Order: sequence, then C-alpha cells, then structure tokens
Amino acid sequence: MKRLRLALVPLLGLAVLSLAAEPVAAQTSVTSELINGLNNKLMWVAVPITILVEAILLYTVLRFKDADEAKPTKENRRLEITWTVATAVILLFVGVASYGVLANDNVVFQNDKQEIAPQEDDVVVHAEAFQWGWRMSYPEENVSASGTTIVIPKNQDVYINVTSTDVIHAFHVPKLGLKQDAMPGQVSTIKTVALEEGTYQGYCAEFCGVAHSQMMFTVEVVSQEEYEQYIQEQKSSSQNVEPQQSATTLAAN
Ligand SMILES: [Cu+2]
Repeated sequence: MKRLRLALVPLLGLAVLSLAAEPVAAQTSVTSELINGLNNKLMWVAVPITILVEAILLYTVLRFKDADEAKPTKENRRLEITWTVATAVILLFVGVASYGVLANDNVVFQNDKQEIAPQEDDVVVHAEAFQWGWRMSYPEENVSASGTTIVIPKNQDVYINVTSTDVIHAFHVPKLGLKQDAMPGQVSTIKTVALEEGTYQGYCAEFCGVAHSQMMFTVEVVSQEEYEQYIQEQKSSSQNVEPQQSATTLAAN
C-alpha cells in the first residue's frame, strides 16, 4: 500500500501541473473562446479518468505481481451498474458540451440559415484562394483589400466567404480559431467576432501544390473607427486594382 501511495504522488503532481500550465489567456475571438472553453471542460473529464485508470493499473501490478496463478473474476452487479451509469453520465456531459459549441454559428456556420444573414453593420469579407495566393475583398464596400491583409473591426460580427478558383485550399487563422476549406465553385461562410486588437497570421491549410507554403495572409483586428478609416482609404486610393493585385501577389510569391 505504501508503494502504491508513492507511485501515485508523481502522477497526481503531473495532473495538477497539466491543469495549472494552461494560463487563462485573454480570448482573441468568440470562436477561439468557445473552442478553448470546450477543450478545458473536456480536460476536467479526461484528467481524472486518466488518473483513475493509471492508479488502478499501478495498484493491480504492485498488489498481484507475486500472485501464483490468476483466478477468474466473479460477477459484481454493483460494480457493473456503477461503471455503466458513470460512463453514460460522462458521455452525456461530453455530448451536451460539444453540441453547444458545434451548433454555435461562430464555430460552424450554417449557410442555409436565413435569419443570421449579415446585418447592415456587419463586415463581409470575400477570401478567394488560388494557386498560389489570396484575393481578399469587401463585396459590400466594393473594394479589395490591400495585398493579402484583411482588416476587420473588433466586437463586430464578421462574415468571411471562403472560396477557390482552382483546387481545394483552406483558410486558416489558428489564433482566431478560424478554419474553413476553400472549395472551387462553392462559397463557404465562417463567422466570428474578434475580441482583441492585433495582427494574426493566416495561411492555407490544405496542401495545394508547389507554392502551398507561401500562401500566407494576415488578419488585422482594429477599432471600429480605424476600420472605417481603412475602408475609406481603400475606396479613395485604389478604385479597384483587383487584377493587378493578384498578379503582384503571385509574383511576390
Ligand atoms: Cu492552398
């Protein structure tokens, strides 16, 4: 028994460390808040189960290592009912917690839901992938973004329409919790609300050919005023230089 307790100490220490090691960082977007929140909730289930299973395993090894011959186990109704009910409760918790996140529009946007179509103030970004680069534009403002940088305001619903002109690419901004396949001939929308101003790295996350690794882009989250200023600048300066822009993007890559 003493040895068992000794074996449990580093195990418990590890478990506590794994929980403490994850700092409660400020969330960058509603999407990442939901995803990380679910991850943390599931950790509260997974860590105790890991400890329980490892503890039983260690106990069994240490307790019976000198036993002469294995004896068949006897039926234990109470134990069987307990683990069946416990498993059901745990799976129910995991299912309900996951459904709450997966059914949220900020995580999985259902394109056929009419009632959550963009409102007047909402920002719509069109992200078109091609071999090998991105054409970013604001269809409602009728301007293209400068280069491969998307500027979006914080605390505002942002809809990103992702598509491709050739093969399958993927729009991925890890820090904002955004990921969506870019399918040729199909527009897939993702929605989010950015919460933290800053610059976020995005890239293509679907291997699409020789220059796949150069399909980078940037998402800049700014204040509402800065965003409006940016759109005005784009309107007055460029008067749509979309064809040249994609050519320079391609050359730069
Ligand atoms: Cu790609």
